[in-house]
Amino acid sequence: MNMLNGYIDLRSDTVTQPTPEMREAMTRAELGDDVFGDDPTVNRLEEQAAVKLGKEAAVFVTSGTLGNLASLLTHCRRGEEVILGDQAHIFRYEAGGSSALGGIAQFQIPNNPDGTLPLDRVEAAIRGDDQHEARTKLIALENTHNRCGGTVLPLSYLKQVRELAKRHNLKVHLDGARIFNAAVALGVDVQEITQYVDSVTFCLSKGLSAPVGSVICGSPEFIAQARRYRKMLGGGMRQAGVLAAAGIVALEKMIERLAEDHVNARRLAEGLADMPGVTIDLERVQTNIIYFDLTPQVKVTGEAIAQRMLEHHIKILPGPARRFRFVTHVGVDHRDVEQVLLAFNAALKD
Ligand code: TLP
Repeated sequence: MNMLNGYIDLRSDTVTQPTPEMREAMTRAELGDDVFGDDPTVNRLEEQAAVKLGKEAAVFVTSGTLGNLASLLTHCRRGEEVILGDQAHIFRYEAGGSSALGGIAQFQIPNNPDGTLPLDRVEAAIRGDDQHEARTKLIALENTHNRCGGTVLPLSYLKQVRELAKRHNLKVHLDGARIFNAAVALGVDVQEITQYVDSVTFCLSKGLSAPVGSVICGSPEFIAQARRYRKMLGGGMRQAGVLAAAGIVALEKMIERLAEDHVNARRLAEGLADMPGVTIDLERVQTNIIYFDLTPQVKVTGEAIAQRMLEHHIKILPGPARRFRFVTHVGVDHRDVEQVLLAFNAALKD
């Protein structure tokens, strides 16, 4: 049993807690004032992250949301536009930050079910010098794609986006909150992915289990400007090495094991697929995220199901219209998966 505070928690991989090795590293971390550039542990994390992602520079930020926001602010000025998916986390769940704080227009294109954006529609959306129009500057992608089911963008697709962007003199930003899940699922080095983007934000505090933090990677000029935005947005931290120390362990020790989360997600998805009352597209279960729906035959409400699961010490989030998302992570092992399947099957009964 591998529970979090006595619960099997499937609400998100953000619920993961720092490992004992992380806690140890946090206690021992050498610290300084990071706004002065003096925190050796933060500097080490930033250097390691840049090297790992194949970029020249990196900046440690408080969250994925701040990483995406600082990146968009750096790529686009007021009145300029980013093209992104209508299912993108940046559009759906980041409080409209880039529009509210940066005056950046967002051109949303319906995502394909696999998380890609149709390239013909991206190309048709690009706008230029006409004074009536917002000027397009950026294409933003997400990999893995959260709302599309943790799907992995194919490398060949990323290459095509890169070429399209180049033809139109646009930049590409990647919301790579779970980029290591994508790399592990593809069985490639993460640089195979990042070679096609100008900037990338990835999260240390999701499947990689660090308690706090994300990193933006890009060119030195890009990162210098993103660092200014981090400060402007109140994200300049002082002795942040206590957090970065956990981030270093996350990068060094927690990436390969993501494969276990993918195996557990698959087992969970297959078990759900066998249950009367559940519809699930197994092809979309590629990493650690599972979305599924209940058929009209199931009469119990999503809230009631969540309550029944809680009685079995299992936390789930009932989504709207009885659509559920389960997320596997280091706090969910294969025995937990069996327990969840038993409890969920029972919870669906009238
Ligand atoms: N996603 C969270 C919720 O906000 C939905 C989750 O539980 O999945 N990009 C992607 C693709 C994300 O999934 C998230 C978090 C973020 C960015 C934002 O990261 P944080 O929470 O660190 O601001």
